[in-house]
Amino acid sequence: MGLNGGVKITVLAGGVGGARFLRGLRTHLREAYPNGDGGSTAEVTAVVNTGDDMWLTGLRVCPDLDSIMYTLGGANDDERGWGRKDESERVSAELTAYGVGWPWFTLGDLDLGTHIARSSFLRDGLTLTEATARLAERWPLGIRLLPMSDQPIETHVDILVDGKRRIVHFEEWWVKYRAGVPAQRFIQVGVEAARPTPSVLRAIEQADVILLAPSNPVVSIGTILGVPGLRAAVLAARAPIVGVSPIIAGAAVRGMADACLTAIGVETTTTAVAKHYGARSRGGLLDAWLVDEADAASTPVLAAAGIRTTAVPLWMSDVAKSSRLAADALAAARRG
Ligand code: FO1
Repeated sequence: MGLNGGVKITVLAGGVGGARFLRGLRTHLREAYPNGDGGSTAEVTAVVNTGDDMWLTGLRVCPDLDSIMYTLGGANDDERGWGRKDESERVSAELTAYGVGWPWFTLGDLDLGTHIARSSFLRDGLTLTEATARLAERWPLGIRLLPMSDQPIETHVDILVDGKRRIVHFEEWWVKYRAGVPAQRFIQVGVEAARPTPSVLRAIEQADVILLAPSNPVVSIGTILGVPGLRAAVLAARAPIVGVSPIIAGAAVRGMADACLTAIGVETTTTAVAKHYGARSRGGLLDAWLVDEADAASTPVLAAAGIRTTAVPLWMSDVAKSSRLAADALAAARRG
């Protein structure tokens, strides 16, 4: 249990799916473990993927950290799924006119405020962890955001386009090509020199519960677990590990996770993803797995593979549903 007696929950999370799940978890915990002034006695730490990060127009852009910060801060564009609400693109038009940046990757005016502030903190010598904490201070997030590493790890994709092999930044494949050209493989540039931050290792070691958010299992959860030493720390943790399926009835809940799974030879089914994560009793990650009711038939199959599986509503179409899903994930952890 946490210092103030609260339960300590550590969540491995990527972008949009992770952000919605964390928003639901925060709402549920405020109801389940109220601290008397609108917050919760629970302590939640999100270990966030930084593989989508890049230097662009001289600024450090961290898409997944920003998705989660904006969503928990109530400043996100919920329809679009990324970026700020009430956004404008005046600076972006100027950058395009100068031929600077990626014309297909829009940095909105408000979003640029985040990248300028972050880059300024980094130039002052702060680590990404410290810069992230400084940015987050501005909103009452109620959840601590930790980049998975303070060293840069960039996901690049080996693609075949117009008959030519090219290696591009993940965001180019994801946004410019809409993951529509086959990815031959993913390359984590810088991963050898990277380590989980001490804060991340502590959050994993001290957790009462570890949750794998319904984020992209390859380029979000996979990238986090690929930081040297991080997977081992999770496997060694005393906490139960519960995963939430990012696949419902054979389709990715968000984004193009199917294109990523295909690239690593994993079928786009909840069963295949659960087996990809592996049963903790057999050296893998999962003590428990949540699938949508549409996939209830996978429950006995996964039980036979050593993964205790529960079918619950997985669609996070509003905060109440996300809160319910978070409650289901914590209940699955208690059934340990
Ligand atoms: N996604 C898009 O589909 N089009 C964009 O122009 C775009 C710009 C962008 C700028 C900053 C940022 O943090 C995210 C941005 N995204 C954009 C979303 C991004 O591709 C996703 O948030 C993640 O990388 C996938 O999880």
